[in-house]
Amino acid sequence: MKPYSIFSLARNALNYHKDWSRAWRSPEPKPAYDVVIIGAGGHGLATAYYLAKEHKVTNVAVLEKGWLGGGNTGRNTTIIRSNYLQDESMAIYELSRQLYEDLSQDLNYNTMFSPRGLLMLCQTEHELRAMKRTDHANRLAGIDARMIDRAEVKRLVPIINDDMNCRYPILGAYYQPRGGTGRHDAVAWGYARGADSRGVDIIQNCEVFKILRDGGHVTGVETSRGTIRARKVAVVTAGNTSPIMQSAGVQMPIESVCLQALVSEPIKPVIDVVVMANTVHGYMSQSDKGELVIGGGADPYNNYSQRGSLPALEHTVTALVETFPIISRLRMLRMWGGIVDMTGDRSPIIGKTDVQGLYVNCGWGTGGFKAIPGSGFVFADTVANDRPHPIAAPFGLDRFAQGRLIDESVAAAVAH
Ligand code: FAD
Ligand code: PYC
Repeated sequence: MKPYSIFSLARNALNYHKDWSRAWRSPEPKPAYDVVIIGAGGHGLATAYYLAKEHKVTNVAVLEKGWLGGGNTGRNTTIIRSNYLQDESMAIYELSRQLYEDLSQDLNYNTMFSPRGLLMLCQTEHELRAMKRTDHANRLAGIDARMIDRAEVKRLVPIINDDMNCRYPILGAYYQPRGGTGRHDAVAWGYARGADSRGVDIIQNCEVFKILRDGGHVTGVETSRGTIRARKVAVVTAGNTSPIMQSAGVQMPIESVCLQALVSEPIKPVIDVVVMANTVHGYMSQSDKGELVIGGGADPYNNYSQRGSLPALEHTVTALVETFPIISRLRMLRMWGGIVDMTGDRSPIIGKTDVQGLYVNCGWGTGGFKAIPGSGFVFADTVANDRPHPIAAPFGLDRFAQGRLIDESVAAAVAH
């Protein structure tokens, strides 16, 4: 990998970036690869990176219909946490959070991981009890998180409304001190550069129309840039998973809906933790630019839209304004949406399919940014060795037929 020193930065600045080398190549697709990954979001790119780095599988193409990171990976609100309820989920989300801790060093790329602390507010007695249950489960799994009282919430979040005479008063919170945020684009770019430098071809503007099979085996893909053969095909396309898998004859238990978010005008630092208010369906943090990053629930109907809408903005801000009165004075700057891939149990699907050589990684729904490193790590292992990694094994597609659901409808939090 190329070293980037202060001298090369200065040289490039002084010559107006004339000889600035691209972070990744833009190769023509080859006729055949050992592995084709469909989708250059965080999960697809991380899979390519770990295939090359950990398993020395480098004859790999990542095919992306748009630009890399342009799907949900570049549209999310970057919350990172591992305070899930079920053992299987805690294992994968905590692996991921731990990988985030050293990701910038591993990739030699600043992913701006910011373990600033994350609070899940308790605003009803019911929520307080549910969070205590999660707290106990997390303690058993060795996850560093704890219940805090109202006074500590106020100390950590001075702008919060701590009046007990309001509709949803703050009763306490569940606090993960090393939860936080990262920079979504940088995570995609860092993995892309790392994979590319190890020989992976990342091919943008290349839409996959069809997965090709010969009987029970996968043989390649038909794309907007011609047919590409492959021994293995890994589908990592989030909200677009169902139609692509359908082309291989595999039915997916996924619903696609739009999840929206928005940012305010930039203001001076007012909040240095992430706060999720799950009862009212809202959450907020502050970006390095000073914008308040705000989100709420997913659209209540299936759709493939990637746009924001005024009713969602109004609904989300209205929900949060009692808890954060400051936002009533702010102008909202922009909003957007992403197509999230929801499973019935709100847990992901990672693993093999009944078609030999066809693998799938999807169903991260409203919560997959935090999972990118862990998911890429275990999925690469699954694809390389043609058997589920032990941490991925519970998340197989077969769990829906077997009724082995991993219910995370509460810990998946605000957004559905
Ligand atoms: P994507 O990043 O969507 O990548 C899939 C890629 O596949 C896309 O680039 C797409 O163009 C490509 N593709 C699709 N079809 C084809 C095709 N036929 N051929 C080629 N390429 C194709 N998660 C968190 O953990 N924390 C959060 O705070 C958070 N907030 C969110 C807020 C919003 C508004 C949204 C929308 C999501 C949020 N999420 C959050 C969820 C998170 O963004 C996703 O779970 C995660 O980014 C999914 O990554 P991915 O790589 O699976 O999908
Ligand atoms: O998964 O923590 C999460 C999340 C927060 C907002 C959207 N998703």
